[in-house]
Amino acid sequence: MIIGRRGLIAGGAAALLPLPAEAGENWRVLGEDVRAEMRWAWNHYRKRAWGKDQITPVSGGSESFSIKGHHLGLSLIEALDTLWLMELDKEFQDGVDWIKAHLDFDVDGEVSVFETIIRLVGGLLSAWHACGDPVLLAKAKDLADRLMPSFEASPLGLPHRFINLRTGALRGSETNPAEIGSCITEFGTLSKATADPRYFDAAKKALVSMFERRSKIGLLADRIDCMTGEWKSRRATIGPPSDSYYEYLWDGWQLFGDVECLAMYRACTAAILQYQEVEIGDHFWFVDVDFETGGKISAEQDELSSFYGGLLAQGGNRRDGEAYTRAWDSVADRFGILPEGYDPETGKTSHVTNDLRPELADAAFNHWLIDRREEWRHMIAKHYRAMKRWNRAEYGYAVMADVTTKKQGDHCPGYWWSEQMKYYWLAFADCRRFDYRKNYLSTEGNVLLGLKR
Ligand code: IFL
Repeated sequence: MIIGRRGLIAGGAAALLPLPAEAGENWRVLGEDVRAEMRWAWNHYRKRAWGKDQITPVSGGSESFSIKGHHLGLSLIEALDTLWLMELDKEFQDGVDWIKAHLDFDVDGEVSVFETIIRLVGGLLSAWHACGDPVLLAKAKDLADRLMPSFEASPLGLPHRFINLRTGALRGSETNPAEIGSCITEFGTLSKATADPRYFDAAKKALVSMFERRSKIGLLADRIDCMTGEWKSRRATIGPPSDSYYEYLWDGWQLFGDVECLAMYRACTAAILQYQEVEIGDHFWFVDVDFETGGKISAEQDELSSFYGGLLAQGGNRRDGEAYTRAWDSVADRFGILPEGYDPETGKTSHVTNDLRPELADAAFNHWLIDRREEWRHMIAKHYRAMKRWNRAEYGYAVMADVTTKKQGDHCPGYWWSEQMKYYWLAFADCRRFDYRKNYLSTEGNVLLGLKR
């Protein structure tokens, strides 16, 4: 969650550029519009926040992400494969050159293991996949090596949440499924590239170890001690902080053909569909339940959960997945843009911010990759237009402090560069550099398979 944003009503700064008509959509023109927005935002980042973690899009300054006051070029690294897919080659090369000249992970500072893997290790690997520059792979390996002690310290193979990049000091033994289990694709890619199985093995062990702690009815709770394996909560959720655990079970199968990952994915999905899927009003939702009894705890929905419809469809449960994605699309229709939290029992927001999130576009993109139905592209186009209308600020795209007043906040998360801009582009532009039949995009949108050089 984003804290300490400065508010500003969307208005003058959010100049609305002419957009193509929605009926009889010209997808290529819309794709070009996305590319122009990416270049515009990149130019502001280049000029005002070069090498910094994040630009502050309302004030035109910058802010660090993990380590207070220390920057690791987060947005730049997250943007690279998106730039490459858009054929913004000069911008891509400028970013790679910055990494080669300035990026150094030997820092006496603490980072989140999970965020660092999905954003930085993943970003460096996808950029390496795009251009083959060995320095990018070497940087990814150096960073992963600094994170490995978090996996090795636990007798159960469950990583701590935080680690100091230089000293290896660990913190945060109370952790959760997503932070434990969202690394097999980045670490597996690294293992393949370096012929060193340690990374894949550590990631797989964490996934399995988590799975083995499921309840008798097959559900995982959402907080656990990584040293003892003791559960610290009773809540099973498909949202944070469990969400991408389920995604990476499927992904371990999709990217590496790991049959154990597939079996774990199937077992978890069956339990979730049995105990968590409910019909409320006109739509199907996934509610939070007690992980041992299946009793309902809360129907409140976190926007981050909206990725799940796309995952279900990828795993073969298309009907449930499509229904869930349409449920979220109806929320977008209701508020003009998605709030962070929604309660389908009352029809009201339960959290009024909008953190410039990609999940609904991600889900619709996955549906579209499966069946190529125009419904999904229209949904993605709606997501794009809402973002352009409400989140565009003076120097880039901004989160929203309140979706009901459309007040902006001075923050642009790094994932914006890696996720929705890529999903929009790939859905609209018929990208020459992407293999639409055989590909893999990580939870952070990093393309680890399917770039056509
Ligand atoms: O970092 C992003 C990623 O998709 C994830 N969780 C949240 C972010 C985007 O909302 O796994």
